[in-house]
Amino acid sequence: MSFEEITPAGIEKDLANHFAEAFDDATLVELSQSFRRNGYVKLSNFVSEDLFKTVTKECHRLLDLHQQRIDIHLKETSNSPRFMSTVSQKAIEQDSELVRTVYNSEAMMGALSRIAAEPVLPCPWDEEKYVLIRQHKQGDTHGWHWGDFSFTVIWIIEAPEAEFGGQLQAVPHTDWNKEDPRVHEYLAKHQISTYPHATGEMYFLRSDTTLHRTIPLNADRTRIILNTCWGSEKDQQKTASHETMQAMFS
Ligand SMILES: O=C(O)CCC(=O)C(=O)O
Ligand SMILES: [Fe+2]
Repeated sequence: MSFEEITPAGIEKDLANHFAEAFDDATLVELSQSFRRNGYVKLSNFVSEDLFKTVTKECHRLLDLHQQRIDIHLKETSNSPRFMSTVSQKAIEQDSELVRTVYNSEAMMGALSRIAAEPVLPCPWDEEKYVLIRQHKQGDTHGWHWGDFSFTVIWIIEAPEAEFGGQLQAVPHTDWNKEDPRVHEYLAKHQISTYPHATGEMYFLRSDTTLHRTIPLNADRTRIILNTCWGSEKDQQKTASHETMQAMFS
């Protein structure tokens, strides 16, 4: 399929056609079971190669213009580190019609709802809808944490070879108590799964109940992700606080 029109209508059509062609009922059921079992599922061929390439170019442009370095530890997640450069939702929202349009796609939320086996809805807090993260120095890592909202799709814009680190690690079916996060107790008690990703891949994470991190880079290598985040029906009602997001994306 060719991806010619970079307009909201063109993108929506591209996504709707792609999902209809690439995902039959049996495939969606399999993805759904895996997602619900592991809090994670890799989304192979989730969007067309053309769209992924267009998004990749846009992410590089946004990073060049807006990235800000952070090197912090956050007490809400047992002082785990965040060593990275970030681009905030506000900057992306103002500067990128493309990311906004992909995020608001009904077709995409529809496909994700089938996999989640419950409605995947726009994130009720604007500033968590989409953010960009670039790791590039030895030791850079997105330390152990949970998300404020239920559903996250990570677009792997660029990943180093596996030997340099950067893999996702996850412990599903865990709960975030911000006053008493007990990250190290969860890690000692439960099995940690490790998921490698290559440039161009995507994955779907149950972000509110899956404790997760990226393995620190062990050399100066580049790892860039676009985080797109949606809420559940339950998320629409809760009054969440957003300390970790506010510390990372200002
Ligand atoms: O870089 C990754 O694969 C995970 C990113 C992540 O956990 C986040 O953005 O909240
Ligand atoms: Fe996360």
